[in-house]
Order: sequence, then structure tokens, then C-alpha cells
Amino acid sequence: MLTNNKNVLNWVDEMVALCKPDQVVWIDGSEAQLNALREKSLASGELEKLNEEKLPGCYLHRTIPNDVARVEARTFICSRKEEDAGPTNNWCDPKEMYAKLTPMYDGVMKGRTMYVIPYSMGPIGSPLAKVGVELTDSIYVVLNMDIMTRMGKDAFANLGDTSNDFVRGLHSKADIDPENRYIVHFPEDNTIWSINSGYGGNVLLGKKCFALRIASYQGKNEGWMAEHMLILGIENPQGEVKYITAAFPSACGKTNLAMLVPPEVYAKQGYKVWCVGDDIAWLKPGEDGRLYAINPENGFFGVAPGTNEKSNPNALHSAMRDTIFTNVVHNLDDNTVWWEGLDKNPPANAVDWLGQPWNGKESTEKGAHPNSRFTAPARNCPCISSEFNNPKGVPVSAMIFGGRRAKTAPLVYQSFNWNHGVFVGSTMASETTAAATGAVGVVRRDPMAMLPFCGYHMGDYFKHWLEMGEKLGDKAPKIFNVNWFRTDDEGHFIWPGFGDNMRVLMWILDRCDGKADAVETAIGYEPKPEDINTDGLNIDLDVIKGLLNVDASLWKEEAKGIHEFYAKFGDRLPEELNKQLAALEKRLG
Ligand code: GTP
Ligand code: SPV
Ligand code: MN
Repeated sequence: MLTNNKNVLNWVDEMVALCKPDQVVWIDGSEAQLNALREKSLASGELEKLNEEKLPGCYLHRTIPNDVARVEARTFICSRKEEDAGPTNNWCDPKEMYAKLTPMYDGVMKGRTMYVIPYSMGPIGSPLAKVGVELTDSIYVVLNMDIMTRMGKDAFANLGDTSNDFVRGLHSKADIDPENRYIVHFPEDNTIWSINSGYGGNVLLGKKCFALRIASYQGKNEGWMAEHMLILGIENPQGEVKYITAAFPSACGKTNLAMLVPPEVYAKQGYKVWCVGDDIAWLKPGEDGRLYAINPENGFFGVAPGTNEKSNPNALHSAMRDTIFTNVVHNLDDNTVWWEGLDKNPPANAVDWLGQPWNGKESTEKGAHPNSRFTAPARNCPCISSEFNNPKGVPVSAMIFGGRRAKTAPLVYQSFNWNHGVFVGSTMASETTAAATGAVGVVRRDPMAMLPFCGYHMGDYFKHWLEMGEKLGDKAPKIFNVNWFRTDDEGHFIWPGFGDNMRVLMWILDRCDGKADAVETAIGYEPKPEDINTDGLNIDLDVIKGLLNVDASLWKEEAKGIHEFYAKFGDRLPEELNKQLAALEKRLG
């Protein structure tokens, strides 16, 4: 036992009595303990050891084929009142849900070991950090939590003996039965119950379950925000760093933007980009009245496909050691890994994500699952920010929303003010991706990229955003919208994206500094086409003009869609957002 905290001890006892494991092991986080677990998982086949010279400390894991992504249809917010979960969440009465799940957990760990994982989301001791405890019967979960959080006995350091302020996570793989898979949140009890899955987003309970769903609810009550946002810093040649956060839906480019490599035109002047976080930001007003952000995580659970030396070398280098790969191709020739988009040389002697022999050059099937992932420690990232562990966080100058839109949304625009920015975020839409089960490529509304992650009524969430703006006043970050994914008539992306996205970030920072002009359009302020630096790119000014084009007829359709979407929220939609919508329609004519 690593703590004297009565609430922790009582709760663990209760869950042990329910799950009836053969053994209970408290995870202290020591290398000796972790090594023993690695050995155990190798023996059971849960992990495979990869080439120690080429990929030191790296392992491969495969989930079962029906368990490869978040399951939004089986994810619940069980607030006491249905209206507190809101129209965008699955809801069930907590009493009913506990009654349904309790028998499923009863004896589920017989013949298994229960691991008790203490962890901190955020730097230990940070005023913004929070403690969680996850109980699990999966070594894969323990080893991933070790990478993704500050895990081990130190996490309890600031809890004391009596505090009740920790999130209780209970996970069992059970039979990995998709028909009985549940990812359930009880926000009023600080509790998460996950059963019958082994996929990251469903079982690493510190991540989406705690750091977004539970934390968003806590943030509303406590005056801060938990957002699905990357955090990056841009350092100018004088050594000053400005911070930007950006919310894009799952698999829409956060990890890539967070670690971008500046194009030559900026690199040669001495600009640098630093990564603070790639998925989640916790934001709170600081003593100076500005908004500060921490990354509650300690590693990256990144999308493997498409990651390569050109698109995201920093992510690739992060994943070269001490990394767990999930559902990628196993190259048997040199015991390494491969995925679509890594390079043009798929291995001939290989095993695909299903564990079947796979010949990359001849197979028409994908070798890696589209949502295959690497779990890599943040400390490995060549561009990790020196502020990564700063307990105060970093001050935010600009916040960006964005998604995958083939047509409507332009490359970039700035909101007229904070409230208009909240409107822009609340009306975000994006094509669905492989990060969640279900159809891919369907446009859906995904406000602030939080649709699957908001732990309470989204109307109240919008209200919270509006109130944060009031609190921050003229110190509030400026709000922007971007779209890297506009396509031409053949369906090709027009904008080069990746590192070149910095060209757009530079206009954004210039706007924050009052250094760049803008053109007022019906949807917001846009750059003059010539203010997007295309030095070193083979792109005509006309192409940039096209990328910035606001098609009034498409936007009138968009406004109709927003009316429909807003109607869901009834009288819990803040009146301000209706006013913003009316104002947009008026500007569109
Ligand atoms: P989650 O971890 O699911 O939250 O995803 P994410 O938002 O971090 O997305 P990520 O950066 O992993 O990118 C997902 C996919 O989008 C990858 O296949 C990338 O190659 C692709 N992608 C990222 N940035 C760009 C870009 O600027 N342009 C284009 N065309 N594709 C991009
Ligand atoms: C996402 O889907 O947004 C992810 C991966 O970042 S998961 O941890 O599965 O949520
Ligand atoms: Mn994500």
C-alpha cells in the first residue's frame, strides 16, 4: 500500500471485494516492478519485444479485431439528472447503471491480478494537477499509463490522508465482449467504470475519460477548462515564445501541428517550435489574468499511419525508444514495425495488425489498422518544451479550432471577438475518422472537438466558455479557425499542410501582436492572400485566394445546419449563440 488515505483504501477494498482478484499489486512505478511486468506480458504474449538495437525498450501489442477504437455508442455520462448529460451524450440513471454493471464486475478478476495504479494528471504538485487511481487487470494498461501519466507512489504525495479529491477508475478487460462493452462516467461520484475493452481510449482512464469527460465537469464547477487541444510554443529569433492551443477532432492533425518542423523560410531566421502537449489542455486564469495551459499527460498516444520522416519527424523520433506500438505491422525480417505512410517499402516478410502473414507489396489489405497507435514518452520528443513540467503552465495567446472540411471552411479566419469565437467553436464540423468506431468521412458537428468528450450538457459547456471570456476580458486569447483539408475537384488536398501550417500560425501570431492586416468577411477576419508567406512553396497567389474563398451559398446551407444543431439544446443554448447565428445570417445577406 502506497498511501494512508482512507478514502483510497476503502474504495480499493470495496472494488477488490467486488472483482475478487487472486492478487492485488500496488504500482509504485519503480523500474524493477515495471520490468517484471514487461517480462510477464512477454511470457503471456500480450506484448512482443522489438529489435533492441533499432527500437530499444519498444514493444508490440495487438488488440482483438473488434476492439480498435473508442466506442462512442457505448460511452455514457451517468449524471443523476438526464438533462445534466445533455442531448449529445448517452445517459443512463447512475443507480440503474451501477446495478447493471456490478454483476458484470462481480468476480471478473478471479484468476487474475488487480493492479492499483496511482497517477497524476499534470506535473505532480502543480496547482492545476489532479490525482487519479485506476484499478485494472491489464498489464498493457499499466505499461501505457506509465508512459501517458506521472504514475507511481509520488502521485499520492499531495493527496494527504483525508482528501477525497481523486478520480476512481475501474477497468476490467473481462471477456472483451463487444456486446457488453461499457465506458461509463459518473461525474458526480468522480468515478469511471470501463469493461470489456482493451483499446487505449477506452481503458487508459486518465486520458479521455478523466482528463476530458470528468475534468470538463470539474472545470465547469471550479472555474477552469479541460479541452481537446494541443499546446505549442513558437519562439522568435529574439528568444520570445508565444503559445497557441488548438482543438481539432480525433485524427485531424493535433499531434502533427504540436510537433511541426518550421519550413526553411522560418528556420533560417531562427524560429523554433516547441511542443507542450498534443491532445489535451487544462486551462485556468493565472495571477496576471491571462489564461494558462498545462498538458495533463506525460506522453503521446499518437496515430501511427501517415507518421513519417517528412510529415512528423519529431513524433517518429519520439517513438524510437521506450514505446508501445498497437495494431501496426510487425516486420519479421528485422523485428521492427511498419505502417501505411511510413515509407514506400512495406516489408515482404511481415505480420499485419490482425496477426496474419502479410506481404505488403502484394496485399491489397492495409497492414496497420488506420487507428493503430504509438504510446511514446514526451521526454523523447526532440522539440519538447522546456515548460513541459512547469507547474504554472504557459500563457496562451491564441486558440484555434479546426476540422476536416473538403469545401466550406477557408484555410484560416479570425473571430470578431471572444463570443463570436465561442460561436465558431460551437459550430465546428468535421469528417469522422477511424479514431472512433462507425462510418468514416461523414461530416458531423463536433463543437470544440469535444462532442465525444464533454462530461455534461453541451449548452452549459458553451455557457462556461462565454463566462470564461467575461472573466478574462481583454486578456482573453484571440480565437481562430483553420482548415488544412480543403480539396480540389479530384479530391486532393490543396494546402500542403504539416510543417507548412506554420505559415498560417505566423499570421495568427501577427494578428495577436497587432502586426497583420485583415479583410473583414461575413464569417470573420481573413488574411490578405499575400499575407500568407508562401516563400519556398510552389503555390500561386490565386491558390491562396481560392483557399480563403468564402462561398456565401455554402455558408447559407451551413447556417441552416447550425439552426438544426442548435435546436437540440433547447433553452440551455445560451441566447448569445442564437444572436451570433442571426448576425452571421445577416452578414451573409
Ligand atoms: P488524435 O490522437 O486521434 O486526437 O489525433 P490528432 O488530432 O492528434 O491527429 P494526428 O496529428 O495524429 O493526424 C491524424 C492524421 O491526419 C494523420 O494521418 C496525419 O498524417 C494527417 N494530417 C495531420 N496534419 C495534416 C495536414 O496538415 N494536412 C493533411 N493533409 N493531413 C494531415
Ligand atoms: C482520440 O481519439 O481523440 C485520441 C485517441 O486521442 S483515444 O485515446 O483513443 O481517445
Ligand atoms: Mn485525441
